[in-house]
Amino acid sequence: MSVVGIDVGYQNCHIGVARSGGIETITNEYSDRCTPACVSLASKNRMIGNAAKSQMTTNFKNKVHGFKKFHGRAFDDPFVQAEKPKLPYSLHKLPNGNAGVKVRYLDEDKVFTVEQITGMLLTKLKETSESALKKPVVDCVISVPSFFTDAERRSVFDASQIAGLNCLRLINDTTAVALAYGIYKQDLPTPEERPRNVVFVDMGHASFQVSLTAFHKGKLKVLATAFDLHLGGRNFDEALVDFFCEEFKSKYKLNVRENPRALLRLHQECEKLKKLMSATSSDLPLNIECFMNDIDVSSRMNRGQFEDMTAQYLMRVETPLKAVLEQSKLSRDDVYAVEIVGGATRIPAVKERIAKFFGKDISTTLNADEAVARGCALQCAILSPAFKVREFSIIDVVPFPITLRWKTPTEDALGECEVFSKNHAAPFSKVITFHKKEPFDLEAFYSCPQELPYPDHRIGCFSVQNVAPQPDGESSKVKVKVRVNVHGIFSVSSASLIEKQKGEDMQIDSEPMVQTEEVFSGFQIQDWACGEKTDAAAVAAGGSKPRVQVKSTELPVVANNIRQLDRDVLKDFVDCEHQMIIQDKFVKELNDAKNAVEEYVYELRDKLCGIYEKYITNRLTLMLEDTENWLYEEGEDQPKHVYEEKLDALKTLGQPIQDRHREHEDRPRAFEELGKKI
Ligand code: ATP
Ligand code: K
Ligand code: MG
Repeated sequence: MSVVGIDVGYQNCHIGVARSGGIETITNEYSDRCTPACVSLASKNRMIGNAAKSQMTTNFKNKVHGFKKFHGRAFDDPFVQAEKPKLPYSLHKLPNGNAGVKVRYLDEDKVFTVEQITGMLLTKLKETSESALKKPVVDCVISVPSFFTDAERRSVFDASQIAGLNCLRLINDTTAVALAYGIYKQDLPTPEERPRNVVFVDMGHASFQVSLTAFHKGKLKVLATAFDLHLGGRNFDEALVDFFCEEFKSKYKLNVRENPRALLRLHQECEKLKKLMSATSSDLPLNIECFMNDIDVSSRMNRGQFEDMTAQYLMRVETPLKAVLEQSKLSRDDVYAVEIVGGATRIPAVKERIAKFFGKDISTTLNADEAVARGCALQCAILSPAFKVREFSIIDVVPFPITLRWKTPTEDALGECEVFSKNHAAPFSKVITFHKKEPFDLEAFYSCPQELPYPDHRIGCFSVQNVAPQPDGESSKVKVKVRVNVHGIFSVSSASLIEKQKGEDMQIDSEPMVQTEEVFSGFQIQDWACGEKTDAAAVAAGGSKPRVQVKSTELPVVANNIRQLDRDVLKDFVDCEHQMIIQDKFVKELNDAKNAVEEYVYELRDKLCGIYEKYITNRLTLMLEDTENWLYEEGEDQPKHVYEEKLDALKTLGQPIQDRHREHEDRPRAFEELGKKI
């Protein structure tokens, strides 16, 4: 069983694994710990990660990047529409209304869903893990932003299934970081002591996340999360791009925005410049040769100018920092440490703002690029029965309050109840009791649409079926279990018909998941009532009411309108991904066979003028020459077996020469050996 944690960033992905020595991050085939979140589709195969990114400015229409935030979003979503003009590839409206991408693949126009694209990326990350661990990888933990809603989480989860992964948990970025921070700390407070409160700040390429987490020995509890959905390194790149586009327009009369290739190059150069400005405050040059219309462009910039032009973004750093304190009702003095991760926190002005807000030095004890992946791997190790790791309990929060709504017997009036408040502990299950005579629907939605960073506040509709009145015509008691699971996904997970009892119309039992039991034992059996007929007495009575053993019958619950792929469609995508993996493997083997011929020709030809000179045959020289020409002509594009046969034919002639050379080399050595023995 594998222990793998994957940080799927908007720009960069990292993989953490557990090995006997502990948790470590691994490198890919380019010896790089970072794999770019980039997928390139071509006429014969796909390229994913570094290979796709390195050719960013060619074939750019078929290079898909910056897709992380399209998960679970409709094509008409305002965010998707705002991103669309900035992308070098095309977005497409899928039959279900979602945003997909349109590319040329295998010389055909193809549309892929975001789940498929992330599935491709995850396939690559899975393969990278497999070659590092030298065994198949299935189980993993994947990170998502803490602000991801139900639809976005379900979409990422579907993507993991397309890649053949078994995602044990979708963990929030900042929670993964908190785990990576806490698990090795030996000096955390005991349960009786006041908790150690740590603020985690992650500014990545496309978003800014903050959490306030309380630590005790062996456990962490997230108290609050806050974020700026659209603040990250990319804003700082774009500010530079805007500036130079304007400058090059007046200085060189170039309209950079009309030339996607030039614009992409400018983006790359601006990102490099931004990183250099983090290291030095002095003036830095920007030079791009043959930028557009054969013109070389050049300019200069320094940190001071950069900070002026990005003031609007720097201003926004404070808001989520303030928000976590307000939500958790803590003051700056209650904060033990502020830990920063994410590439964009390397911008000095960002760091300064954070330090200034908390009035203390910020800690950079965690690896800014790898902390999320390491936290994911640690969570995977904790969840894996095959791996021994220190016990550590994690209690996360529900980021946005969730409400259930249902029809009441009195005509068309609606019953409504907020089942999870903001920052409610998660994962968590609750049992709600209804008194009903017929099947009924429960609509789940986010309570505060105006606070939700997502245009649609509906989560889904859950139909509780097979409900009938009691034989005496009275209502039946139905217990419904609602749950926010380890992935942060909401569902009505089960329903059961209970032997009839007189009582309120509806009541809720709070019932935490096993792993959080200890912390919540205080109100584990405390019932709280709400709904149409709530009164204070019912609530008060709830806690002390003795439990009766009752017969319960499982009722089917059918989920409608939840934002996940249809299971048949998912199965098709799994098959499709499998086909593409086979195709990539086929192309790779073909290329390897062709390269082997090429390499053999070059190697032997080099040696023919050198060490093999005295054993040379004319036939071989001719054949090498022929093969080299052939490789550029009809040998350019042949099936694998043709290359293999070619190589064999070459070796038939080449091998005897190599053998004779070796014999010649070995002979003196053999004499020497013989000499020693005598
Ligand atoms: P997200 O978390 O938003 O999904 P991500 O995880 O891919 O994105 P990171 O890898 O944490 O993002 O950070 C990438 C960003 O950090 C990029 O914008 C990159 O330019 C920026 N960055 C990296 N190093 C530096 C540096 N030295 N100075 C300034 N910015 C930097
Ligand atoms: K990352
Ligand atoms: Mg990140």
